[in-house]
Amino acid sequence: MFMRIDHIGIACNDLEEKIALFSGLFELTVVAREVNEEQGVKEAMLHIADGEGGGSYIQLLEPLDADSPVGKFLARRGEGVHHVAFGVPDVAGAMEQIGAKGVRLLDKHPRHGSMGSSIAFLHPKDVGGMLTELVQAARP
Ligand code: V0V
Ligand code: CO
Repeated sequence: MFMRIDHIGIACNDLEEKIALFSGLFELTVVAREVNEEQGVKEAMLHIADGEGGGSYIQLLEPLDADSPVGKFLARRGEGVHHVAFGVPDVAGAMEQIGAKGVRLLDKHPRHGSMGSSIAFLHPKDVGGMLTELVQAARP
């Protein structure tokens, strides 16, 4: 079902500061920046590698407001790993398959994700405490 790790999402208080940190430490390049109002984030994608059906990235996330998912996470837990995203060939199909196993889907339908992807989240309490994102990358 999973083709690769698409990205690790990191919650940050200051996006520019963490872009400088990660790109400096690991010699990674920012390949996309986006504001996603629906998800309540300003984000940057740092490219690691290309893989089956899409790339692998670190996704740095700064909340647009304190009431958003990342804003609440920062208040509760501070900066750090927020979610893990897996690349799938067909996000709607993967949602159906995983939902049928009793995992709570946080989205009824796929939503708009970074770089034109389609995404959906699974409840962390049903995945061993890990907020899990499914990603179908945009067609090249
Ligand atoms: C909350 N919990 C987490 C968590 N956030 N556990 C692991 N990882 C996280 N990131 C725990 C929390 O500690 C609670 O556990 C429990 O889940 C229920 O939390 P809650 O009180 O309902 O907390 P909320 O209201 O903060 O909601 C949490 C969820 C929410 C996960 C339901 O954040 C959500 O719907 N997230 C999906 C959307 C999202 O995260 N968007 C931002 C990334 P205890 O205390 O009860 O044990 S956008 C993105 O990645 C994009 C655009 C992209 O990739 O393209
Ligand atoms: Co993400």
